[in-house]
Amino acid sequence: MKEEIEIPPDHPRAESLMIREKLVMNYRLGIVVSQGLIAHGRGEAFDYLLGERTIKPAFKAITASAAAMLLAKHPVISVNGNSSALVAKELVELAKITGSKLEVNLFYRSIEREIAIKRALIDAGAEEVLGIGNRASARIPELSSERRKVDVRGIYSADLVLLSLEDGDRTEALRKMGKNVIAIDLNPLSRTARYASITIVDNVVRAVPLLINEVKRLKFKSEKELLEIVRRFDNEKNLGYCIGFIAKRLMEIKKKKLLYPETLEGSS
Ligand code: PTJ
Repeated sequence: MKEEIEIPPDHPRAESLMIREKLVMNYRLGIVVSQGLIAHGRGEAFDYLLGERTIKPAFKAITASAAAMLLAKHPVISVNGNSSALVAKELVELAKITGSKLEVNLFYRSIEREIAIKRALIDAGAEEVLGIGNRASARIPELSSERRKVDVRGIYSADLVLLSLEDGDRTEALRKMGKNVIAIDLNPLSRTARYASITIVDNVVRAVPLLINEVKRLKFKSEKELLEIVRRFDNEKNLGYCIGFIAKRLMEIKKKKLLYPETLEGSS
């Protein structure tokens, strides 16, 4: 059976299909695990409910995240198989403009995958990639998964960690270590979303470029202004708005009022 096809650019779901192709290609390269393809399917379902666009509460979380990254003394961007496949270039740019370190951290850890992801980040312009092999010799306390293995120069000593496509345990453990966590997760109900300090309920492919723009916009704000942006952000409330947005959208679809999803504004 032929598995690879050319996606017609005028196909109504071309963008979504091309993202799938990217993941499958990276699966073949050994960067994405088969479980990562399943995780992407869960993300797609939530993205569908959101209307496949960045909603207002996500914009608010992006602004708060940009301010928090600019304030952080030792920010680290955690990269796994799916995030490398989807936004390697953008994560490298985000790291450069925020002075963040890039660290590979995997649930399904193997040296082959670590090296493949490191190579993808280097090809995307990274100068240094942490968390490879025995450099990931520090441990996150109270965590038994492979994600506990971290680099002492990176996640272990970070004051802020940005992560995406994650299972909730590490977020909770990182928070217990006193770190700020920014999570990009399409599922506002996930444990990751609930435990993070700031959750961006959006697709990484949209959220990371927007975050880059927001960092550039806020870069020259004073520390006081940035602190005020972070202080005003309430993650629990914001997640409530995201859930409210989905509920409202579904009700409007049910009532057949919503012919064109783009006419529905994000609730805030
Ligand atoms: O590369 P590894 O070894 O670290 O493994 C990565 C996976 C993704 C397999 C692992 O972390 C995993 O199993 O994750 P979960 O528990 O399935 O959680 C993934 C979360 O990311 C879910 O809440 C999805 O809704 C969400 N998600 C999926 N695709 C996207 C997404 N969030 C943002 N953007 C996406 N494109």
